[in-house]
Amino acid sequence: MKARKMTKPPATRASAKVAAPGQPPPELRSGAQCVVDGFIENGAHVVFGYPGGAVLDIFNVLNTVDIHFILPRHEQGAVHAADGYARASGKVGVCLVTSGPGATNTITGLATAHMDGIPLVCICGQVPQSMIGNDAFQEADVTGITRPVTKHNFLVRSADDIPRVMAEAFYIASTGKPGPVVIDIPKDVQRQKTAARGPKNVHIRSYNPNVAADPAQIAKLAEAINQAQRPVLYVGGGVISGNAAAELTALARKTDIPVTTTLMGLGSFPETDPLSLRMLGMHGGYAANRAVQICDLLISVGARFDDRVTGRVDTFAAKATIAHIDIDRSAIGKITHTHIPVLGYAKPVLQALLAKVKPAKHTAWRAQVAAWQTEHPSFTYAHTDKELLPQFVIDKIYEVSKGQAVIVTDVGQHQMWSAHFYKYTRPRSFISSGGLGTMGFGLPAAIGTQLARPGELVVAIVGDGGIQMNAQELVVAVEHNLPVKIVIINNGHLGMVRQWQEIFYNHNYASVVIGQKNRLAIEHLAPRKREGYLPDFMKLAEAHGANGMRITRPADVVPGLRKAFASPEPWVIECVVAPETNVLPMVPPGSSLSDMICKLA
Ligand SMILES: Cc1ncc(C[n+]2csc(CCOP(=O)(O)OP(=O)(O)O)c2C)c(N)n1
Repeated sequence: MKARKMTKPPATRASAKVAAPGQPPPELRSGAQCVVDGFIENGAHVVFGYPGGAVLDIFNVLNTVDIHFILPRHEQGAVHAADGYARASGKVGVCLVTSGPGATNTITGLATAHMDGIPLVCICGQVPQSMIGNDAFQEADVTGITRPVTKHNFLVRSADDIPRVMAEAFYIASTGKPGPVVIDIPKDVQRQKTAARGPKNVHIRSYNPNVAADPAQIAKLAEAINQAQRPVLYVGGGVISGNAAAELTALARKTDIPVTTTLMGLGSFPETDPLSLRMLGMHGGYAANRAVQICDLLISVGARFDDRVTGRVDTFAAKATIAHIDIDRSAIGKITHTHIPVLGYAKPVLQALLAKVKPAKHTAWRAQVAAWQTEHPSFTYAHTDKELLPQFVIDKIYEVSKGQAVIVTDVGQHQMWSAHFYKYTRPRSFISSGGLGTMGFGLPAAIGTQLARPGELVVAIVGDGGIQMNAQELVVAVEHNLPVKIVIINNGHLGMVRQWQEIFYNHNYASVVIGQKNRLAIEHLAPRKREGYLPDFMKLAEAHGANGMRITRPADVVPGLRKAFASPEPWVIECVVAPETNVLPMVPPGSSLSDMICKLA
């Protein structure tokens, strides 16, 4: 949604009720009560939040109802946890924070959710209306600050509007391309009494997400699929948020079309299927990137042609007719010319396509793809008994969890290795910050994920840098006895940045050494560069009440993982790995997908 709106002044409120003649006056509720009732009416039974003066009225009511309230230790943690909950459950994630610094601490989390199209509702307390604009204590212009990082936001000026705004916020967050919605509620509005009730159905004149795809466009795409010799399906997170993985899989199998996914699309198509090309893009597989460059029909489903996927855009899929199925009108044709645009939700569009396409066998094309896979299998590493490699750790996480874990990552090299060396076979089994690439996401998102999927094995794979960005959230896992397993890939560096400095900045490791373990490796550097001091992660685990295990040898990985995975308690598993391993293949930023680096000299 582009248009923003403040809620209307009291005189024009449609939802306020007055007593009919002879009827008892309607029950009055406080604005705060309406917020909490709104959570329940809109199906939110888990709320992540942090209290403060401007939101105390809502907390006062929250404490009296049957809502599972989680107190992360930082508002950024609250939003990432709500985001992880939403990604893992398919429901709207909810958070509740105070005004000023409470609200500004949510910005990174909101931007993270906005980039990846994750449905969130974030309620912020605000100073009383009479003090707005006075530089009052803990005042911040929340609607102004959050406007660029939300799908929509509201500043509510009357309690009469709260039931409607709550219903609209959940509706906006979860329909169309999902996204975060902020509701800013001044303290006096939380205290006002109202007889208003929420609408049974939400209708917003300026927002209609109920798009039925044009049958002519579907027919055109079906015909293109029937004619194509070298087709590729390029699939993004929209297939997961649109619950369309089954339809996508059926379409690929019926038409014998190889499937490549983005990072956000992992799990939308089983990576164990022979048709899977695995991930494409900057750290995509060789066969996936080659196939996209050579294909004659590229069918994008719920993906947005992100620069990490396309590389140099004018060379991306340059031989192909490009079809783009998306519910987000603004994404279609934004980055590349689209020959067959199809505006609609992935699920019904794929269902309609399935009915129209003919079964096919692309024998020659599949053989070509197989040859690329043989030439450069995706993905490999050279195991050694002497040194613990990060890829080996993730490989073994896959093996020990039998491919059934929900993997949550932070951002960096370990994130890419988690994409490469774990095979995802079901939607919502890979949870990661794709678009914004937010370090600090992994641990709180894993907490939200574990709450959404209580009986399942949730493994957070994080870097030794990123874990330090929200390490305080460990105590939340302990407090709620969430059995999340936190695997820290300790390479003593801000690894992904170190990799860029190695390849593109002539090994000038500026401010990326974070572990004293790696001092020996940098003896050649000037003494002032011998920086880096990691906390003792075992003591960190202990201080927060979690179990800890440090693994330094390959032989200890499988027994260690087995022990931790079998435990009903949270574990921190620190894996001290080779300090300078690179993520390959790699397409240098701004280069064509055809210019992949598969091996470093
Ligand atoms: C909040 C934030 N700050 C900075 C970055 C830039 N960045 C991307 S990856 C990375 C290094 C991450 O290091 P670490 O957590 O140790 O993971 P590794 O790459 O070593 O696996 C950095 C600094 C980021 N993505 N997010």
